[in-house]
Amino acid sequence: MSATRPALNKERRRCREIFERAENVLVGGVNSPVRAFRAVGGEPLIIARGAGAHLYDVDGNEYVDYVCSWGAMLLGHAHPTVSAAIAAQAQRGTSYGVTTELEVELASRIIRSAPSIEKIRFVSSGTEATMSAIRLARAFTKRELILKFEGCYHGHADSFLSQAGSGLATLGIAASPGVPQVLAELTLNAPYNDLNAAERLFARHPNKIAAVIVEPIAANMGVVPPEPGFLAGLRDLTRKYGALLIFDEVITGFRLHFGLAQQLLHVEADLTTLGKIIGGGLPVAAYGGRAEIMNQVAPLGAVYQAGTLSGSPLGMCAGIVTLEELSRPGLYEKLHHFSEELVTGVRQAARETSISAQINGYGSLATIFFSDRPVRNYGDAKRSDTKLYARFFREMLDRGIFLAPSQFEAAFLSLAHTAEDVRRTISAARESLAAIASGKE
Ligand code: KE4
Repeated sequence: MSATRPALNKERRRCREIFERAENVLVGGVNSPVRAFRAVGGEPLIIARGAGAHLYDVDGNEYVDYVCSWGAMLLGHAHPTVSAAIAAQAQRGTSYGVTTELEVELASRIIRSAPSIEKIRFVSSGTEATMSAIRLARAFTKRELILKFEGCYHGHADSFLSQAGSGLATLGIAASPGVPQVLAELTLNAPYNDLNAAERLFARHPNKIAAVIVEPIAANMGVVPPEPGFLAGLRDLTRKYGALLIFDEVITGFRLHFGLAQQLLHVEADLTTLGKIIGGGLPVAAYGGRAEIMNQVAPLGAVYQAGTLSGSPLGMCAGIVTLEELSRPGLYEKLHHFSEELVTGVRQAARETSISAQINGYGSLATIFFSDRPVRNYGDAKRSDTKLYARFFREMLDRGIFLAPSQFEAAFLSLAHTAEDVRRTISAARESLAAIASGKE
């Protein structure tokens, strides 16, 4: 432990006391399954506060944070400008249920940086965004089938809960109970990066597939980048068979650059879903696309979708200020420099041991898999040693580094991470991997 940092209180007694109370009133003690640490063991953290790239638990322990509210906090926790904007808006009211100019402002800022989006609708979660996008795609194409990819996660709407990543993969849930079989059958799954499998499904279901929905950079089976030609191939397939292409950019939107991943990948989607970063840590998400498609949504069209808190002024404020901050020149270059340094450093640390590890990185997203072969889809990810990931997670946590409490998630860097945070993380990884390699419990 460095001289300036107090030794970690690994007992985490207050975390345990509060979590025990939480389990009496919250299902599993949490409001989202992955937070229960079931896949990694140990005491789930109870957080007292965040600041920049750091979280502080109720036992006074400080962590370098690579969860970052699952990618939402690209500016880091408690960014002063964002916090001030939220506080000021709160003095004017938090939600009116009537349109404000703030919604126009945030929508305009997003559309200016997203060529494939002409019209947008704000909602309150990524799940709402993707659920609405496929309803719209089904209405627009008058077809019923949806094609998704194994290991991708698009939120918890019924149509997405088969072969999904993130929390379902974490808990080993292949298909959620409660989804009617007749509905589940309308969702087709193909392996990520397998264009031939996608083409076979189109050939088998001609004129039946309404849309393909895909994470352009998969991050919910751990990080799995698209292989060259995969996304462009999906674009060609959907055009050939008359289906819509939906890019789920809830994670990638405004993470890789000031805009959408599709601009960097040179593939234009018909519909795009957004969330996380555009809300600056408040419940803001959106779906958008060409006006000819979006104008089918009520009140212009008959595709119904609504929401009490959609476009709430508090969330719009946070989103506007966040995008304002992110539009400053040089920020994404700095973010990618630190991300590259971190991935290179951890890769080197792994090479210094006998442990087989693959580190998949893309921009400021990264995942370590304990496997002796490349991880290019969900099957590869599931074959990795998830018990070893759990051990690595705990070793790193006890050295003050908070990674995703699941193999099937990403590590997220923020603009608040410093060179010292990266150095500290690489050093902790070297120590953790050495401890694992030596067999020390
Ligand atoms: P929410 O409904 O959780 O706001 O967004 C759903 C969603 C949609 N699309 C993508 C690509 C996503 O990653 C998500 C949600 N991400 C997870 C973490 N991988 C949220 C964390 C959680 O479920 O607790």
